[in-house]
Amino acid sequence: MTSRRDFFKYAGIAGGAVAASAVSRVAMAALPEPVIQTSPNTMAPLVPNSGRTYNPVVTLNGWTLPWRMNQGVKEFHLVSEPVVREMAPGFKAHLWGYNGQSPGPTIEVVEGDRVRIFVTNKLPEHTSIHWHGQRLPNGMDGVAGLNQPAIPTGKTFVYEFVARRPGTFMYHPHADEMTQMAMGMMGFWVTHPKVKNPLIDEVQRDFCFLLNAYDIDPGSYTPKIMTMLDFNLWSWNSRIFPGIDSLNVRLNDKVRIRVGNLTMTNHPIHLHGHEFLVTGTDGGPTPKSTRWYEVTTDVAVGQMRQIEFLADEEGDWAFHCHKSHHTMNAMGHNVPTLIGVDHRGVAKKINNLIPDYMVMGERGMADMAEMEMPIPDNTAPMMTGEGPFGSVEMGGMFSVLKVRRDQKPGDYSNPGWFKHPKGTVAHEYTGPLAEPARFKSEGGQSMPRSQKPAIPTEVKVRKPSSSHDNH
Ligand SMILES: [Cu+2]
Repeated sequence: MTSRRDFFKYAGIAGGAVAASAVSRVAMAALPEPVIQTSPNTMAPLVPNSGRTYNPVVTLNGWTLPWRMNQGVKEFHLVSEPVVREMAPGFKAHLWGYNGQSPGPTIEVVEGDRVRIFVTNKLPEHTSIHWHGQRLPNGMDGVAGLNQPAIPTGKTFVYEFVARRPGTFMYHPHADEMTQMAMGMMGFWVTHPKVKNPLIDEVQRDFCFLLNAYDIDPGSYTPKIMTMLDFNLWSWNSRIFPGIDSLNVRLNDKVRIRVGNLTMTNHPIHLHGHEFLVTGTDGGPTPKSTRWYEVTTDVAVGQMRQIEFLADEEGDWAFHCHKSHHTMNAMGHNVPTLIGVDHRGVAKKINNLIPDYMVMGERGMADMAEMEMPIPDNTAPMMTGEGPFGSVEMGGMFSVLKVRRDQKPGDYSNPGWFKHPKGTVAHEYTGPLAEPARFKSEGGQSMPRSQKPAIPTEVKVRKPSSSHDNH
């Protein structure tokens, strides 16, 4: 919680304690005290203590903003401000966000609620908030210049509307968006159904997070805002693996995960061990006739996808973006593939000049995960995360769904690594190895080629190439 002094600061009232006597009780009560959160840990779900009840969501490495009821209106106070976000242990980024964090807190309301949101701008430039996906009066839509004047530095604006349809939404600035979203300004919004909705099932666990991306040079703290495609940090709620918390559930829980994409590219989100249904989009719950089982769903830019499944397989299941570059942290992309290139002679020669010189990549990039390479301060390792069997060799958009028989209902704490029943883990084969038998037809004898190439050609895939800049 913020202090009283901060409240006056945020409320734009100068002087803190001095001003307290000068400010009337009415003025003090005019807007709710902003709640500031600086921990990057996943906070326990915020069980509503006023208004209609619902099963609250859990924001991965985030939290839900408390509100106050004021004559039947749910009042929230968002503060747009520079923040320091720990993106992974040992790696901090200087971002912009809301109420001490990037992304901002999740806002949870119930269909039909009248909502009033105070937005105080503590950024060095003007801002606004667009309530992505909501039905609302045009003047509340938050596009600076089009629907409202931008909120100047130091000023507080008020948005007010009724949360008309249940679903999953996002919020973000619609003023100097390129800068402000590249700096981490965004948040999640969930509107729970007022009454039982035939298209919205009850679930035991309801998780949400935003996909976001940053371009922060190794050793620096502030994102480069002009980057359009070649981001080097692919994050969930401004966290990168192994800094992203696991999704901990009880065996046979029905689980919902809501994912919003505010990056500049699409993300095929993939779950291991279970099939899921896409039960909702930005437009609300999907008709049942449109649902089919999948293990990967693509979330395009500006979209939201809500997936649901029965967690009926015990274990530690990977859950990640399937673009392999998005499960890597800060890396230079201009590194040619060196697999199969023998560096020994070269390295020896260079070592005579530079004793610490080492080569990377000649056996693939896995060595990088274990190699103790000197890196600048405040740099996320490219891929890391120690699992029960060694390095996971992942970074970025990667987490783990932990399904446990003995996880208590409503307990979101991390149960540790899965203890596999005896004989259920892939292991080394130690018997005799036969010579591989080749198909007789191999080489095209069954359908002989009429024209053979004059010179046999061998093709090697070279990736990542130094020429691409699009993932
Ligand atoms: Cu991705």
